[in-house]
Amino acid sequence: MRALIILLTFITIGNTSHSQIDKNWLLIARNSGNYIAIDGYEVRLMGFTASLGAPVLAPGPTLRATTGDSVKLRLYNLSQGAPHTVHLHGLDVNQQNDGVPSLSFDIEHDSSGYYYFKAPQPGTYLYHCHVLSAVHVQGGMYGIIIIDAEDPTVTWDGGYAFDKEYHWMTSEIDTIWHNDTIINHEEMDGMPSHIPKVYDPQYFLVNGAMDFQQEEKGDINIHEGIETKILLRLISIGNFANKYTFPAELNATIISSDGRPLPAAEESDTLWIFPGERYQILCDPLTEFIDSVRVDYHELSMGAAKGTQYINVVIEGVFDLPVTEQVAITFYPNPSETYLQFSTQAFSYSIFSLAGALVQEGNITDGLVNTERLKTGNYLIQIDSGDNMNTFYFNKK
Ligand SMILES: [Cu+2]
Repeated sequence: MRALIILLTFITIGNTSHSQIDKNWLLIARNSGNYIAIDGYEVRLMGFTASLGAPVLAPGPTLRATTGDSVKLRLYNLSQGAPHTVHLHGLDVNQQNDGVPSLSFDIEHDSSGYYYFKAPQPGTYLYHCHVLSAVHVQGGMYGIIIIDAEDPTVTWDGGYAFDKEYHWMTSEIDTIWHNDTIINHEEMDGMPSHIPKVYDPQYFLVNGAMDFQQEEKGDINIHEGIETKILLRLISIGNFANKYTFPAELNATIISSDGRPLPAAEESDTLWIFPGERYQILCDPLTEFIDSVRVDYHELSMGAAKGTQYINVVIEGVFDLPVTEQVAITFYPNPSETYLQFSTQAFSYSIFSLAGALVQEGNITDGLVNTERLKTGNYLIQIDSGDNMNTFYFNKK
């Protein structure tokens, strides 16, 4: 496993030729971001964007590649201030978890730096600026890295299949750390003019959103049908520890930690995550329910929680169609990629989401149903053979 870590190399451009790049990532470092809190209070952010026109948000863009890809990451520093780097946290972790190795080179204002590496084993990782980490990470210079398996519907080769995924990156904001002096700092002897002595955050974030902002972001709250296998990617980049509490009905199983499969998956409704850690959780809800995942934000002493966020979970019941045994009718392939072939000369079909929404219908020609336009997930298909109706589950890959 550790041998893979060695694959990660940092090489400045010009030192080597790279015959083939599978994935090009661009991050632009900016100092001009702002975060508007739920009470309207505004703070400055430093952060990363994927394009010049994009707003500077924290977290920055999610970066994604497939295991084995040759990745080229360009960091373009347009921040007008301090130098920045991208530290690929977890992709090169071969140290004890007591410190981040300082492998990066600084990239000054109005210049670019390049990082080349092989995408490691599939999993969830993170990046952050490594210049004055305490200040620049609090400033907002962080984001998620996802490395997919060659088959992106499984967690890793020989791992778990999943239908949907959610990423939750937790952090906090202490407004004192976001004033102009700190965000605009020019490095003096490697230090900004001052670093606050105290860290006492007022805002507790999931993907940069708090409370009702989560709804507005749209990709945080869970809303799925039962029997949807949900992969949660949990990433902590704040200075606090997070205690997650999952509803029992989610059937949460911890399957990997810091990019590595756990030797034995562990069913658990609670999980502590410390700064820099990543966990993957597989959920397999079998009943209809509405509840929330609770995230508590604790100082590292794990005393009383200083903040709490609730992430809504809505699992809808299966549409009430009687699912028949496949006695007279067979079909293949399941999972389906582009079509379903039925053994019967039926007249028509209807495809429903597990929540009961009609998503596609039509007539069946030569026993074939085209499934190309369906999104990945589980569905019910109802076949009208003239004298009877048959309903089946199938999965669209
Ligand atoms: Cu920085």
